[in-house]
Amino acid sequence: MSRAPNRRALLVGASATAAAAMLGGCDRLGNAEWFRRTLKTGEDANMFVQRLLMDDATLAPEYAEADISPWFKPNGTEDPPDKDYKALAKGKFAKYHLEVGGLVEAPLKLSLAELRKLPARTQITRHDCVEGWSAIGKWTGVPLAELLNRARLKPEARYVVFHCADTMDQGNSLEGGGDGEGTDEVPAGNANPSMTKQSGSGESRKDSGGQQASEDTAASGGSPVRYYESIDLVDAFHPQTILAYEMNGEALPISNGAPLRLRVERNLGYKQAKYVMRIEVVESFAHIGGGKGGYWEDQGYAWYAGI
Ligand SMILES: Nc1nc2c(c(=O)[nH]1)N[C@H]1C(S)=C(S)[C@@H](COP(=O)(O)O)O[C@H]1N2
Ligand SMILES: [Mo]
Repeated sequence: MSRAPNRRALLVGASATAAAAMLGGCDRLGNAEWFRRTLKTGEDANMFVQRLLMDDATLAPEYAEADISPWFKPNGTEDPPDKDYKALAKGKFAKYHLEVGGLVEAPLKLSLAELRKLPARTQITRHDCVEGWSAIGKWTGVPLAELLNRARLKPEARYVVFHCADTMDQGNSLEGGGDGEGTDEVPAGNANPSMTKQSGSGESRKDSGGQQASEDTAASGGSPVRYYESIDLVDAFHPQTILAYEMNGEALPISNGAPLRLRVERNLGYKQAKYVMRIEVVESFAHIGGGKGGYWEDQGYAWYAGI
């Protein structure tokens, strides 16, 4: 929560206390009646968050067309092995639907064509991976705020979880090749302990799937561990937070997350969930996956990855 001091400085009056507590991840005020009233509808929550974001300084830098990297290096999963995903890809994602559910009044199910008809935003931004590489790309997609406003958040909503299509190899290292400098940042004993725990947990199967846990992976012993990520409402309603279906003016390639990937600018690469199948609004992510809010977080990476 390193941004909190800056944002606190933007705030005035009574909302400052509530906002500071919210940004600090403090649940104390969740029980205060006046604070709950402040967030009683999704619209209120949206306005509340927007007020925190009025300063342009909170936007990630945007670049010119000339700055776009000739090659946007794909990383992590580049071709999801999952049968369901492969079938969708084969049909050029005509049968794909994004689901938006959880703590919302009006769950959504939208095809790619429907997503493309919603208001769109295009931005040229820099992606920074913890491994130490960066790339500048142009992204076009639907602002997440647009979807959340349509779905209408319930008052308990605190986080937005992105469930992805790709099953992860439980032994892999961050960038898939094991050559990464970023591995320094993984606490000792990284992947295996938490992954073992996750495989044994009865809950993870239900929660970790993009759509439904695929039986083929389950048959090999554990439940499938799919990539997932989560962000708070400040990032969710940030104007540069979009679900992108285009990269550099073309349909998003499979290697970069087709048909839909998150761009949550001002955050490191691993927060930029690819192959997003389902969005779940939650009060807490403690019961999802390994409980730390994301696939890499479950293996020791920081949940808050602001840059
Ligand atoms: N579903 C999914 N999303 C993912 C990953 C992944 O393996 N699976 N890797 C993450 C990491 S570590 C990075 S750096 C970026 C890479 O995005 P790119 O392939 O477009 O470069 O995606 C992130 N989102
Ligand atoms: Mo990354």
